[in-house]
Amino acid sequence: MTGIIDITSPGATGSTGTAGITVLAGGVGGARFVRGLRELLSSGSGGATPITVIANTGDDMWLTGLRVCPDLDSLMYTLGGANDEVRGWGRAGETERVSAELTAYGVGWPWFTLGDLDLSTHIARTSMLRDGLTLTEATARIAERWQPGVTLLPATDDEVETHVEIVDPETGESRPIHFEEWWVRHRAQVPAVRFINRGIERARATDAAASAIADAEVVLLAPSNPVVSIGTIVALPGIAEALRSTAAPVVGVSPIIGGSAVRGMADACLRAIGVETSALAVGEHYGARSAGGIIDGWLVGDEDVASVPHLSAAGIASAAAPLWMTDVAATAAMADAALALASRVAR
Ligand code: FO1
Repeated sequence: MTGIIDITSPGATGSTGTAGITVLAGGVGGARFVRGLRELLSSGSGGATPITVIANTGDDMWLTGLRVCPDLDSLMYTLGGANDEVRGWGRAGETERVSAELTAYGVGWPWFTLGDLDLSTHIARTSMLRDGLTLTEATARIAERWQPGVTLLPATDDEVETHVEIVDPETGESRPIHFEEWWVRHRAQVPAVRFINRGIERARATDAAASAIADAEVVLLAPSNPVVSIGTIVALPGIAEALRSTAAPVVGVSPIIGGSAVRGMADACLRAIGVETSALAVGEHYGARSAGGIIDGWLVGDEDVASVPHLSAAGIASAAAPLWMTDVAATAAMADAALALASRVAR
């Protein structure tokens, strides 16, 4: 039984519940959260509530002639049961023979490992794109193989890559580098002056992504990086408007627990946009829908229970729950807490 009114039973919400739950998600953290939500809903009564995931595509890049989509692939592999659980990205049982050859030829990024099995995904995707499929269509084809148990949608079919403006330590000049170079090569240790969503002026969210928000029973923001995963999705024309106008409650899950970023280097990203690394600050950064922001509710870790009254003062309903995604069961419980908060704000 989910925390929210059981939307698997037709009529409970005055509708068939077919719209289901839409989740905005990045890669590693987002994939783990969605796996927990899928576990929760598949254990519910009646048919499983459909889950649609709107995935960040800002990390995407052309590399050695292939279109690489890190967050879509982390979601696909994790939900398809093929991901490397230790690294959190890429395929289990990976080898790197082709990558070594590419490095020998001096092509690609030697510090960005494309495993042999992973390369097959990029080759397959690129060949579909070359055949004229959109990224949405190519992702659906790839999902036929992996059966992720959710509908996986890129937030846009347009190429909007996140670039990071850094100050070159040697020359003192500022220049943009691809997010993945900043994230993987420099481990976000070189201060980011600002983030650039390159090409966004010519881009739009896909109709499928915007409709998945508009028609949802509940919209969740996964505990993904608020700047380069959730932020890059919301920056796409069409997404923020859909979030502000959907009849569904919009509830986010904090990626910051007890003042520290759970994964990756979210604090380096938040610093670059002048937001404090705290559950409260990120919730306020997203903002209450009643005040022009994008969330109705904000789930924080037990460690941040003191922020609950401040959030409600800002018009954001809030609750505290364990947010460490230590295993699927813990993550399912976290998803249940998010749905319970959604049912509170839905009334
Ligand atoms: N992360 C790393 O830390 N090192 C890598 O060499 C690396 C390679 C890589 C290749 C394909 C892919 O889809 C993801 C990869 N990642 C790697 C993870 C990637 O940086 C993250 O998945 C996200 O882009 C950031 O959340």
